[in-house]
Amino acid sequence: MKGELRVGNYKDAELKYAKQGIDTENALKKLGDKPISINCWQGDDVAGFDSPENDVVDGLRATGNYPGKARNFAELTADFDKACELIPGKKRLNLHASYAVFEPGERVSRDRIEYRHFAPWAGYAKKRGIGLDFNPTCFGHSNVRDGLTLSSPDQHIQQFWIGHCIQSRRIADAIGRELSDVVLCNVWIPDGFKDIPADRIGPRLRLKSALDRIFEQPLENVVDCVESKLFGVGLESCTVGSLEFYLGYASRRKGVYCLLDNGHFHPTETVSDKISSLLCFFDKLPLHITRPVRWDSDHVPLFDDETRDICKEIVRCGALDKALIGLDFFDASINRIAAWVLGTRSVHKSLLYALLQPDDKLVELQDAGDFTQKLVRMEEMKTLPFGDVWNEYCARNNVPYDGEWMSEIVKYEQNVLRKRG
Ligand code: RNT
Ligand code: ZN
Repeated sequence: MKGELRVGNYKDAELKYAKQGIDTENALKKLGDKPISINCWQGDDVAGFDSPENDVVDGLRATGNYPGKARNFAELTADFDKACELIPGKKRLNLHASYAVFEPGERVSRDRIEYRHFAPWAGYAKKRGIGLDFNPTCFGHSNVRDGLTLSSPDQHIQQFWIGHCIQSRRIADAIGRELSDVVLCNVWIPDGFKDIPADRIGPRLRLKSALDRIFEQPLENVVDCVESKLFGVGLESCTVGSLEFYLGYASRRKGVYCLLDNGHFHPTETVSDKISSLLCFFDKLPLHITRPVRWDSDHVPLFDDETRDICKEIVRCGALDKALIGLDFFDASINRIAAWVLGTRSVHKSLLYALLQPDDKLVELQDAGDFTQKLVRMEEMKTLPFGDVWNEYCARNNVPYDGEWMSEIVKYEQNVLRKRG
């Protein structure tokens, strides 16, 4: 009965959108083809498996103490499976190098890790038919010296992190080969200064030469990118890997792209405005979608204005294939699986919303200088029956509707999470 009602609603919504010149079937199809790379680190508060080294506190910390966090490969994959049952659409899983799966008793330094430590992940992804992405983990480690990694003046430290990034790229390449896929490999480093640095160019020149060594070897199954940042906790005065630095680097180095994380800018700047600028110069645009609350807080993404605006820009620019959408959030104060589901569903929802806009008509109005009608039309799109199209998407993907998935997680929390030590 419920189902029939929803089908009726969709037919009605389809007609209403068609009246605006929008093809809902086309939107549903495009959304179904677009993978979203889900961050593994929401599942365990960015802890990883290679502790105790990663107990070092260096700015990237989840806050909260919700019970039941995953402690190992078996728990993390079980939790991710649960989340995937409740998330529609194509998925990728975004890994960090700190999630190496070691044999019992084995410990391997981060500059020595190899593909075999990630073979279980590749096997897992293969079985489920999902892609993987990969990141070197240049934080949460005692070799982050005076806040620096690749830009450290200590050659031993710098070399350690160069070695780690080189190994990470090789692992990404091997994963790609194993899955017959291309793997995004993103370098983010925490390097920066809490207080006014006496030398800004020294660290930046050292970072530049470190990157040159890291990217020396072209790898077939890897798309490389570098993630900029404006500030961080403990890095209030200077971040070595700034936007200008990486834009300059990526524009001169073929095959290296700039990743934009929407928590990494001044609060009055928006990534939605930056997307089209980068697309004028790059054929790929990796993204980290997050929700910065007053700062780079990495809250769970919602169906909010900026998430929708980022998705609208991707669609309007015809960049669904060029934008490599990844998620980056870690909230330890709420059920971690619910966070995965809510965050990923919100981004899917925002993409669907973006695919249901009368973009051609709006461009026509803008180019004709009719800003009044453009604004009115944009605003009135908000009251179309979007929820019915979203429900249809969930139904076709065999996942619960909004309002019906949380009970699954409550059950899993009782039966599984609460039983963890
Ligand atoms: C940190 C960056 C980075 C990390 C993840 C864990 O500010 O956003 O992307 O959040 O790699
Ligand atoms: Zn990020």
